[in-house]
Amino acid sequence: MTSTRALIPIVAAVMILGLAGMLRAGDVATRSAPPTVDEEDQANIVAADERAKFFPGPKSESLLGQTFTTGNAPGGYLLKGFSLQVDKASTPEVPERVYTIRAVKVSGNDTRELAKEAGLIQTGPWSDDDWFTWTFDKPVELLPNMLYGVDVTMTKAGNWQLGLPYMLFTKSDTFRGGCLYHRSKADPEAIKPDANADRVIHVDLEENDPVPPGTLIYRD
Ligand SMILES: [Ca+2]
Repeated sequence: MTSTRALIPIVAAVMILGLAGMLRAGDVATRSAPPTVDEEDQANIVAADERAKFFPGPKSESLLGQTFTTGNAPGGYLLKGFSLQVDKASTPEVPERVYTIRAVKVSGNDTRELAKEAGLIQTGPWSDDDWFTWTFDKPVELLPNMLYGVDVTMTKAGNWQLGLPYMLFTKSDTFRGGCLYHRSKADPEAIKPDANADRVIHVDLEENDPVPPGTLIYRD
C-alpha cells in the first residue's frame, strides 16, 4: 500500500507537468494531416485556387478572418480553436512568429469581440499544404444560430525576407453560412467581408451542455 508521504512528490510532479502543459496550450501547432472534422465542427477542406500572403502588422490584409453560422444545439457551442492551410513550405531558417487570435460576433460589417488571446507562438519550419492550428486557452461560448467570426493576426514575424506564410482560400462560395473577411482599415471593429470567397479552414467546435431549467449552480 502506498503511503501518503510517498504520494506527495508524485502529486507535486503531476501538478508541475499539468501547469507546464497549460502554459504550452497557446502555442501554434503545425501538422501535415488535415484536421479531424468531428460532428459539430465546421470545415471547408477543399482545393484552393488562391492564397493570401500573411503579412505581420496592422494592414487590412494582415487580419485573416472567416465567418460561420452556428447550428441549432440548444446549449450552443464551445469554440476551441481553428486551423488554416498554408500553401508552400517555409524557408529553412524560420524565425519565431507570434500571433493574436480573436472570436467575434458579426453583424454586417461590424464585430463585437468575444475573446482575444495574444502571444501564441510558432517555431520551426512547415511544409507544403501543412495546417496551422491556433487554440484558445479558454474555449469561447457561442449561441446557436448566430453569425460569428474567427481571425488571426501576426504580431511578430522576425525577418520577413526569410519567408512569410501564404494561407489558402477559394475565390468562390465553397462554404455555406460564412465568408472570408479582412479588417477594414479605418476601424478595428469593422471588417471587410467577401461573400464570394472562403478560407480553407477548420473550426473546432463542440456542443455546449444545456443547463436544464431549475438546475442550481453552485459557485465558490
Ligand atoms: Ca461562403
